[in-house]
Amino acid sequence: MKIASAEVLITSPTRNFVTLKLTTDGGITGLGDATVNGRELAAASYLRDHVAPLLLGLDPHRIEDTWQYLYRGAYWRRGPITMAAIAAVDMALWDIKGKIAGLPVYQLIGGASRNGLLAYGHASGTSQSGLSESIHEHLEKGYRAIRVQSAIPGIHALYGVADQPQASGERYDYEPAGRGARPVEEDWDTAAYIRHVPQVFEAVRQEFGAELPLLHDSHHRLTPIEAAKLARRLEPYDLFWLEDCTPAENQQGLRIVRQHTTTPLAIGEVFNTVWDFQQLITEQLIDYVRAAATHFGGITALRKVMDLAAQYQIRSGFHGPTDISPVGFAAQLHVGLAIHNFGIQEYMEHSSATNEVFRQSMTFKDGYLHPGETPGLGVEFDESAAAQFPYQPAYLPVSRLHDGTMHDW
Ligand code: CS2
Ligand code: MG
Repeated sequence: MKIASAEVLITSPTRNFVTLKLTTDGGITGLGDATVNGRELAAASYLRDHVAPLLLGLDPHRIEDTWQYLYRGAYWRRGPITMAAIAAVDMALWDIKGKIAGLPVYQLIGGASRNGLLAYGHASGTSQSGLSESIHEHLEKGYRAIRVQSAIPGIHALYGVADQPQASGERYDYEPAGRGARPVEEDWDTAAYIRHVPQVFEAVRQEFGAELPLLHDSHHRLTPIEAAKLARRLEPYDLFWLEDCTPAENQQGLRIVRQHTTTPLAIGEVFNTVWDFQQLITEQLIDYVRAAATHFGGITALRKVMDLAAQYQIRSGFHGPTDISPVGFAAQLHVGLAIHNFGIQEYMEHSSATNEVFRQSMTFKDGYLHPGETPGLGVEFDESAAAQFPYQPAYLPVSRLHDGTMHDW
């Protein structure tokens, strides 16, 4: 058996997605996700110009060997573009293997370790009452764990806060890859943020009680000591996790946070390899691994980091916003179902236009996700639907302090 073709498909149903489609000489197809939000064409070119020609003629069954060939063979290792391209190939090969075996991918990597994957949804509000309404809507939809983001007095625009009610029909991203030639500029004030967030959680706990798992994302905006201060102030509200409290390039910084707080920490949605997690896992500086199959080298690599994490009682919390395509999302659902040290799965529902292009076997019921029983990953790509949504340049916002200094978004 041989890989006979490798095509890169770009489509933009409310946001851009880069999908790899491999076809064997026997006509079996496999899909992979290589979407790097805001830099989509770089990943597409890497795949089309540098990877696709190498794949033709290879045996699609040799997943590990192909992974190593693309990783070691590039010489220039790691980085989001390289690892997203490798991820797409890896997912597509697992998809093909599953279809040949007649089994969903989770069955090929150990079988189910649980019945479903606990998911958390994104609630937000520009006011406390708007936030409360959003939490109620999520609970009505079945969510059993909720991420809470809120507007902050003195800051105009904020990461993670919807500017329109989310339940009203179409749920579009509230951290949009805004269409246009340049990123939108937002403002930021760390002191105002740290003052306000504990009050938000105080009100949410009073209204919704002690049992509902609550999460919060600081989106890489704090210094270690600021993060320690916030995490400590949030202790009375018993968070499931505080996410990306610092930009984790400076990994020793997490030691400072850890010395001051018992609030569990989740990190790593922008990490690309197991090496980015090595210190954080072996020093037990985090509690949840936030990698996504798409930016981390696929199913093969995600299983390896989770095996390392398992030795330290660290669990998964894979990155699942809408910039992970339904293909990448399915890949991590299969991993999450199979591994023992699953923690929680982020779930930010895709738009109906996206669901038209990507037909999925995945289900969400009573707060739990399941990848379904379709052989392979369980996602079909509708090329004629995709053709209605051509690529459009899009960027995430950038963030500046009130004096104009660039800050982390
Ligand atoms: C976010 C992401 O889901 C999350 O936790 O941090 O949605 C992030 O903002 C986007 O992936 C950026 O592309
Ligand atoms: Mg995040």
